[in-house]
Amino acid sequence: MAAASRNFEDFLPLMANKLGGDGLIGELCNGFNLLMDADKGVITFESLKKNSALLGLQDLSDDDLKCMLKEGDFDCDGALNQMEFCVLMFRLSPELMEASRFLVEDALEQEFRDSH
Ligand SMILES: [Ca+2]
Repeated sequence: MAAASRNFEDFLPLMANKLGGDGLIGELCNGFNLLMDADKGVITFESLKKNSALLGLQDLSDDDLKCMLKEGDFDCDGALNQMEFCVLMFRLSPELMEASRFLVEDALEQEFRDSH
């Protein structure tokens, strides 16, 4: 189990790379849209398994995928909604966190300038 969760975390920088850069939040949402079950509007184990290759995660095992779902599933409904997915990505990826900090600061600065 410990080995499985380390494997999973090893993939996060890769995922952050895929999602990173400009428009990070938008890209995160795109990532969510890629992985979600279109009918249910949430990421389920099945949709994650089916679509994980789109984010370069095809080598993750079933256990890794389950671990990812469990890790981010705050309301314990067995699926990730958009908020849960974004929080999970931020929480588990220091690089992503670092990148997003600048984006948030930029956005706040912009906001400040616009309102003055
Ligand atoms: Ca959930």
